[in-house]
Amino acid sequence: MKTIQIGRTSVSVLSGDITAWSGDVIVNAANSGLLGGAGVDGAIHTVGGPEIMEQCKDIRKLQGGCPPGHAVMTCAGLLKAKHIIHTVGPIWEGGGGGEELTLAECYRSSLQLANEAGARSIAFPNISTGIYGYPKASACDIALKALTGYLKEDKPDNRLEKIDLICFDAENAELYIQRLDQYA
Ligand code: AR6
Repeated sequence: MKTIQIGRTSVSVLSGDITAWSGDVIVNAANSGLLGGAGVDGAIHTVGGPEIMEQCKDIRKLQGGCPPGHAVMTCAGLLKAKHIIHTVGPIWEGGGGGEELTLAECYRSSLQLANEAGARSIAFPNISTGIYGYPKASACDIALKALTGYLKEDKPDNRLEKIDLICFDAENAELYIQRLDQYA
């Protein structure tokens, strides 16, 4: 584990499975349809149970899903969290399709929604770096820049005390640990 502190918020890099994390908000790397999938999305729905999917279906009925870069919130079912924030990363198509902005927006919109829900702690997976194919080093820089940039704005409504970046694969863990200090 490695940690930096920005104002009231600690930002830590950890290795592991996000479904084992305890805290206020777990972020899911979902797809626009919100009907589940593989990767971390599959793990969250499998471990969290059917209540999360029921609420995803209600959101689909209300707003027809979730566009890339946006975020929606459900309960956390059987997971040890209060909420799941489902955000939709960009599918990597070579970088000319606005992928960088969309990925940064995923992190910002998730932090914003977590703060609106009064969360003090949040855990993120490495959005888009699995099935969606985003190059991991670039995605790591975008994530760290977006998260620390948000914190450095020092918004009065930021109540988050802890942001945990949960790296499932060794390549992401190594990248995040190497690069975290650059964003302190
Ligand atoms: N805990 C933490 N991270 C995980 C876990 C886990 N249990 N499992 C995988 N990862 P991905 P994406 C990491 O593919 O690229 C789904 O089908 C993984 O190593 O889960 O945003 C959705 O429904 C990788 O670093 O999400 C979408 O259709 C990171 O999570 C699509 O995949 C993201 O990999 C989204 O693709």
